[in-house]
Amino acid sequence: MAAERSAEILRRSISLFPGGVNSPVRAFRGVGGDPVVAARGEGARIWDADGKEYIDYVLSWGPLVLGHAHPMVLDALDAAMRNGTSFGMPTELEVKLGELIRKRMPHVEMLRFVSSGTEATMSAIRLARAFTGRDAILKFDGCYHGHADSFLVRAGSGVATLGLPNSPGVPAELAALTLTAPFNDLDETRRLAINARGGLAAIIVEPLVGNSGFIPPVPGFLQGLRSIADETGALLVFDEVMTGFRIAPAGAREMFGVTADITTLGKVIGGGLPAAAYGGRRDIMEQIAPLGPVYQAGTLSGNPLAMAAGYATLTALTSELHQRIASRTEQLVSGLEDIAGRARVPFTAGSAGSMWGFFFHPGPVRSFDDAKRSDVDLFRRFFHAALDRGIYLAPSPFEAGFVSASHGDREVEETLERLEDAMRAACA
Ligand code: KE4
Repeated sequence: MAAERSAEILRRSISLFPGGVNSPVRAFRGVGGDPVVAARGEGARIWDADGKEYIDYVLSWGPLVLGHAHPMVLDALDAAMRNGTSFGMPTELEVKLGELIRKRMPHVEMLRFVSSGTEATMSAIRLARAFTGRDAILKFDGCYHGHADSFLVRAGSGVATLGLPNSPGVPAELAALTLTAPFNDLDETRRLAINARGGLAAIIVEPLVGNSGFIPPVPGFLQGLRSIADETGALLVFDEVMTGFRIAPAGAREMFGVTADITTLGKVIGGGLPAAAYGGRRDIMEQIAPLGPVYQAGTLSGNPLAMAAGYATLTALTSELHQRIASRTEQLVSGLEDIAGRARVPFTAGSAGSMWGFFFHPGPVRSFDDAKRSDVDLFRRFFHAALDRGIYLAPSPFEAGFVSASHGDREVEETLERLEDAMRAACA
């Protein structure tokens, strides 16, 4: 039950917004109870509207790789906003962030900024359909690529959390153009790709899944997708909205050695402000208006404040800092495995860079179907026991967790102490 001030805010929000939230997964439907109402964040910690403190492992669902209200980001924002907040015109700020992204990810030869991951993936698919002249796309069960119509087919994240296998409002004819295969299943992917009527425009994948819970690709899976795309003439789209600048300093290509034709980015590149991007091979991106005929536009695309926050974030995120956060994430996951071992519960956990996750499942978890066989009731009990003890985990078994540069040894030690007690309570 939310404390007084939080409860009063939630009462007002329930009459204003569907489910009282502006994004479904925030509503705690996957774990029950009332959502935490955020009032302030600083570093690794957040405080709710009643002043209760939490160590935060959601970090706004990934963007805050430096932590909340990081001084470098605040200083960049302060400087930028004094020159104005939006122009709808070219600015040097967008050029600086674009150049930095291309320097870190040279396979992103040309890009376009947008304001959300959904816009990035929606535009990437439109571009792939135009470039190939084909309509069908292939995604993977449990992967979430935002809420554009073509992706709301067997999607993950909030769609899975709410148990909505698909979404009403998506025309059947359009949904029929989205084929789905189990993640990590190359045989089924190949069968669908070869038999797709009219051929496949694109295979879109979270190269490491964060929206069915944390599910890494098995060795050879991404290389296999690259081969299937080349064999069938489909474009390979890596949706790195979550994994970009998270699992490795330059994302999936650096971690897995596979190059996508189009990459989508978001979250971290806005540093907590609305910014995302799609980009890749120059010959493909040159099809985008006004250079080419494929239309895509946005009033606040390349917004100077978002560009400033993203540039400050990526500039601070050196390989050394990335490695430090990755080591701390490994320390957290290893500690959690020990806790689950002592509690004798089935448990599978993993991390990649500063992204991590776990299932109450003996493992291995290689697909969304595997993830759905985890003990979600125990997850719910553990989530609330952790929350009661001031640890804020993602409120769904089908999400990933994150660690920031602000999570020091003290935060990890505190977290593991509290989670040991939470595990005992959840298993009692
Ligand atoms: P947005 O439109 O929410 O900015 O990005 C959509 C998106 C695209 N691709 C991937 C891989 C994503 O993870 C997301 C968004 N992630 C969810 C959390 N898993 C955002 C949180 C929410 O929906 O409120």
